[in-house]
Amino acid sequence: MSDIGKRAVVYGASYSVYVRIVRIVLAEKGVAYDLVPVDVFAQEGLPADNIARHPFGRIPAFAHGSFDLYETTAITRYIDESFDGPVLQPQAPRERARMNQIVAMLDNYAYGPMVWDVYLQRVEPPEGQRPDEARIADGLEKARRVLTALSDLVRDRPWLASETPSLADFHAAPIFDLFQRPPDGAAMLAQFPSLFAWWETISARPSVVAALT
Ligand SMILES: N[C@@H](CCC(=O)N[C@@H](CS)C(=O)NCC(=O)O)C(=O)O
Repeated sequence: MSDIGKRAVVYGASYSVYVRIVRIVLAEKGVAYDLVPVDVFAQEGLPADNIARHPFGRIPAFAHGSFDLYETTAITRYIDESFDGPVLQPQAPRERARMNQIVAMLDNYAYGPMVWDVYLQRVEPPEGQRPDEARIADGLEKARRVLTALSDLVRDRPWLASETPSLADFHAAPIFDLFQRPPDGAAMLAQFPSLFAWWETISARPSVVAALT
């Protein structure tokens, strides 16, 4: 492939959960990259070139030489499969299916309630507004379903999908980081000992510390 050796580029903002996932995976693989800032919530809207890179107006977008890509799970799998470094997807079909299941759960059932309903409402409510307590309560209820399901899948394993860290762990870390910041999120996470232990381990990992600060 002619793009071998080309530097990877991430387009997005360092505050974004999904940009953070990609940055963690790049760091875990030891891949050098450039972060080109794109503020998806800018008053003036997204720059036209970002719409070209991501027709749905989200971040991150990614480029590796002539190859452009959007959607975080596609990006992280591409990074894992295209660059040297530790393998971040289990080879065994059942473990790989579990990893994919957990990533899909996080996207479909965790990100909205844990980040938008609990974290953002509690910690950064819209300017001039008080936290929407009904929305937070609903988010917490949905988060409990996620944590219960995840805890049932993980049991006593140190990592979410397999015996070694996988893309599922790095997908979850930025979501859990925001969820556990307000006291209501932290208190709920503490009720799930295996997930709490996992969070203590992953939140100290250098790739995660670097992306979350
Ligand atoms: N399905 C997308 C989701 C990306 C996403 O939602 N990114 C957020 C930032 S964390 C975003 O761009 N939000 C802007 C918006 O909702 O308008 C992916 O997996 O990359």
